[in-house]
Amino acid sequence: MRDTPLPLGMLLTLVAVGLGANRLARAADSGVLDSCPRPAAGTAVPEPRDLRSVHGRLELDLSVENTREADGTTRYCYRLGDGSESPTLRLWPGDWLVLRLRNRLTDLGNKAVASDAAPGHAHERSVDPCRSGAMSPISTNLHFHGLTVPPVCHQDEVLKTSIAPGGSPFEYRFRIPLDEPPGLYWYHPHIHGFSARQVSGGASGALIVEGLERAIPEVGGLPERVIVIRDQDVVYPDAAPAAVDPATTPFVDHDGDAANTGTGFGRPARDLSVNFVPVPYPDYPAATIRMRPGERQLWRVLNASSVTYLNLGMIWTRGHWRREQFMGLVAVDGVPLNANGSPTGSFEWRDRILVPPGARVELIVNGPAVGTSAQLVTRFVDTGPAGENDPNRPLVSIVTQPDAPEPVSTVPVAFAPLAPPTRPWLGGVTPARTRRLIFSEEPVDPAEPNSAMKFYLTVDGQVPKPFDPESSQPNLVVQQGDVEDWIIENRSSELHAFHIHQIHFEIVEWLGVAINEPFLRDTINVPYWTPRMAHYPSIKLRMDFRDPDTVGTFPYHCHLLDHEDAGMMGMIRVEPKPVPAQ
Ligand SMILES: [Cu+2]
Repeated sequence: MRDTPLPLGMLLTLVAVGLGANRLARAADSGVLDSCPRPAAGTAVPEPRDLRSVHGRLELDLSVENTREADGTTRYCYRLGDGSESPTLRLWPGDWLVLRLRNRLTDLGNKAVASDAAPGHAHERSVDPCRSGAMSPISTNLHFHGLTVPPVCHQDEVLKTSIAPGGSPFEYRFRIPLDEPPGLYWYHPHIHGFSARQVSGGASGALIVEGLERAIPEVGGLPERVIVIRDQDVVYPDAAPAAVDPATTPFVDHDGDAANTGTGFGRPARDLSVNFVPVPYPDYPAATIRMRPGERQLWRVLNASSVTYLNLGMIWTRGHWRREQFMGLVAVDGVPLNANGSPTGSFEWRDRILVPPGARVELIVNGPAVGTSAQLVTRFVDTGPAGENDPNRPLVSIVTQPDAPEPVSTVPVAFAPLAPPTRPWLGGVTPARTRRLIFSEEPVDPAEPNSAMKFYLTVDGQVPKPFDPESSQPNLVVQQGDVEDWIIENRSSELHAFHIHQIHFEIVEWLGVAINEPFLRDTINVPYWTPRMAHYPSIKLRMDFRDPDTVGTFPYHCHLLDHEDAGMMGMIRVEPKPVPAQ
């Protein structure tokens, strides 16, 4: 059964109490809310507000705003009329989403804004947002990451859709496909050239396709949390690293030995936050979550970082005893682990889970006993000689208390198992063809290896060049109904995260070894190259263009948004299937 939604008035009252009714009342008097307020470091992880579909429809008004802080950092946020930020949109397959987005971004007056505003910026308002294509720091749009909805304006189109500030709200209106896998998806801006600054400023939110318990019955009845990890500019870049790195303090591994802690230390490329609670370098004061002793919860974790990889782990500590704990992985990128129809193996216990920027994992987490403390950490990720420093750091301290408040949402118990997929499992389909795509980089000035880099994602055989937003020529044309194998090769010395809009894919080979994962992904890490390697590292993906909703033109790109903004992106056109002659 679906949860009965609270009446809107009651929800607003609850939110007002949560935010501090006085402050909201004052704000309402003045007609102005603080833009993008954020919790303090070390505080409790707040839950984003849940907005649930009612009678098959979720309708909301959202504004996107930005502000510059005294410390020089820039914030971007999605806000509801009551001031709450980044709501979680919860819909069932088949439901309608109607989202009216009001662009309230302002020119924050930094040099970059003045110099890189797109031509035509002054008269943007008169331009049809569906055909604008004018990508500027104050224009915006929305991408619904992972959903197979058509790449057309007002649904999930990002190559031409550009909403200028002011004017009337822009309406997104589409149906969640009936066969969309149940799990965690997300929304964020996708303005080419300016995605990284808007997303790292905080413009992102979760979208849940309900029904995970229908695929994975073990999650039914569990209290659930949505945990959004974001990155942002380092607030104290000049601080010396802490003398004791809390996540690298030695602990024992499963054999009882002192475990390898890796070398991840030093200043990170970006600070991280947990549902907007900052965990800043150098001391990393962890955000806190209270849980009842031994309680089991479902955590839906989104890596909404612009460039930071997560390598999640859970460490339990009792006195001098420290040990890694397993977490039960139930879904990746919105797809349950038993998506291939197999009734067995519906989840896996893992102690380290790599989550590239843009990816999601849904986890069964066990609360420790009273007297044992626990920390969710992200471990060092070796991003390659040209990559960003991504050290060990804690994210969340779990505090056990018998009377800890329960999360707002509980996963319902399944009313019926998920219908079996209507199409044959992707892993069993013979691909129509195989293509090769190549990640590469080169210095702007080849004589100066330390100069800025150019970033390419090239179809093998084509000349590497940055994505051209003015071009209407796709880099690739495929036929709806086809399944293809794509080899993604990395010729650069840093990690990249391959993502394609509209579809999910299956990993069929990793570094030349067949793996045939039983589930699907939409964002995948591609290992980096070093001169010692005999071959460029590559992965092979089985790409699924069978769904008619994929027809149209859309991008594929690196989900390290700095790379995407710099041109590591391409355009694919899926042609409609020809109607057979009678
Ligand atoms: Cu990249």
